[in-house]
Amino acid sequence: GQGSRHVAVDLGASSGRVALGTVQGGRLSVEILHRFPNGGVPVRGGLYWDVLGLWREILHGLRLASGRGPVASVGVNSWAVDYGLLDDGGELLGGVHHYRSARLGGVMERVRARLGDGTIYGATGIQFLPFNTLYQLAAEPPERLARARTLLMVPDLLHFWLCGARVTERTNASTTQLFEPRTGEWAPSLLEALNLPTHFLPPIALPGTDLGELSPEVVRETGLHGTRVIAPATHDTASAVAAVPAAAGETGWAYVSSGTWSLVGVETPGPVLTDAACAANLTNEAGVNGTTRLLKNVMGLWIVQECRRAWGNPDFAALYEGAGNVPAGGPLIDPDDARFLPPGLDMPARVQASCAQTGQPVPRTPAEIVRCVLESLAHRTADVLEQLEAVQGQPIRTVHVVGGGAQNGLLNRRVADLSGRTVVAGPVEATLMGNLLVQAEASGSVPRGSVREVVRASGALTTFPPGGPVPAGERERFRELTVRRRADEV
Ligand code: ADP
Ligand code: LRH
Repeated sequence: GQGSRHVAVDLGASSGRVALGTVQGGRLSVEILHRFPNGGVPVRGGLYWDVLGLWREILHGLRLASGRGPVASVGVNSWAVDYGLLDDGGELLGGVHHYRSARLGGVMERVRARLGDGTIYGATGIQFLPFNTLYQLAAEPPERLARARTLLMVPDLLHFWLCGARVTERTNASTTQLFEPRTGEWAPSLLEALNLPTHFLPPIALPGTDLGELSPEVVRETGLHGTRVIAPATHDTASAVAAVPAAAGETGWAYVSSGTWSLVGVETPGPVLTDAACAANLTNEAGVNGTTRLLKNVMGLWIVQECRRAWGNPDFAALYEGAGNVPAGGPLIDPDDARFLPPGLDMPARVQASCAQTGQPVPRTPAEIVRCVLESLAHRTADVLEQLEAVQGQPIRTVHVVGGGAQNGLLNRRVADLSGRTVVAGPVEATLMGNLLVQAEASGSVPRGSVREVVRASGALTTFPPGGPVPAGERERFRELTVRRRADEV
């Protein structure tokens, strides 16, 4: 037979892709049909997503898929926290703001002062990050919220355009800091305490929910017939973690979903809302099958991406090769310093200023700057692994690195060396695989609970044992640099 065929749309902050997945004999083969760049669009001091451009790319990808034969289902995942607002008739009300928009300056601080950290964290278990949906809604002009009938997260919005469903899928809802992880429902009390409306919060649907058939217009545009829209785990990190190739029964593993962000975490059976988790500012996001993703956002390869843009987009492979020739033990930054969050072509200068201000040699060449960032990210990853161990009270021996960053052998090696743990790298396209396999599971084309087994059977992984050179006092040197920021981690 032909196997069961599904299409996944994976929208990352730096690029998107549409892929055709075929499940046959307990294996998944993935063919990427269409790739396109993504990023923020600066307009009049704001920063937006080009959602209409993304929609056009999705239609193009679906048209390519229809040329290959029948498709059972399609599902979209994207980055978290951002949303569109619809009016009564389903019209999009204005632009979709980017989470790095300057409109959010000072908003989180005001909301935290008003509601109190204990109330916010106790209700949601979500890391305090200035762009959480809670703070984005607090930054909205009241008229816009009053006119809004439905809030849809970005993948939900695209599902609405595909099939007309107005629901929020749970894994992405859980990133908003407006979601109660114990009940799986919205936590509207936080909006109410800010005198904000809550009428626009839609029903929450589990990953794997059949949302309906493609609209007649999409059928005409793409040529797809009989294709269902099935919500995957719509949060990209949730899809990626669903596809971490851990063996059944394997314990003592953590993951890094490595792309624009490094999401460093563990999977737990339920939310961890202890004082220790709050003090470590860990997030509890919803995973598939009722699991929790206990993790921390680390600034990630964003800093390199923005430097690369400033340098005229040289190849990643060439940049990383250059960085590999720079010796360890050089200058370090605190990657989670808030100065690195906003976009800007001055990113290399920000890295240099941070080194100068901390009395270190200033990296000059792209190779030196990239080495500085990667080395610092590896240190920060090692720190978070230690925090997770302490909060969970369980040792972490293996670190599964998935996503685009898994191609970075230098970073993988340094995470292994600096954390003293074994890194298993791959798959690079874990998010697509998780998206496809949750659809396949929902359609009955793979057995329930077999997603990770199918991923393990479907591709090669690379292992990086620890043991490379770590100059004496190196971990302490990094901790010293981050001590001030960590003091106000919460
Ligand atoms: P996102 O989903 O956040 O857009 P991805 O998972 O697509 O991110 O990962 C993007 C990252 O992948 C880039 O920042 C880059 O560091 C890394 N990457 C892309 N191509 C290569 C390559 N050829 N070699 C090494 N790393 C690469
Ligand atoms: C990664 C990601 C991450 C969120 C961030 C906004 O793409 O979804 O999990 O915190 O984007």
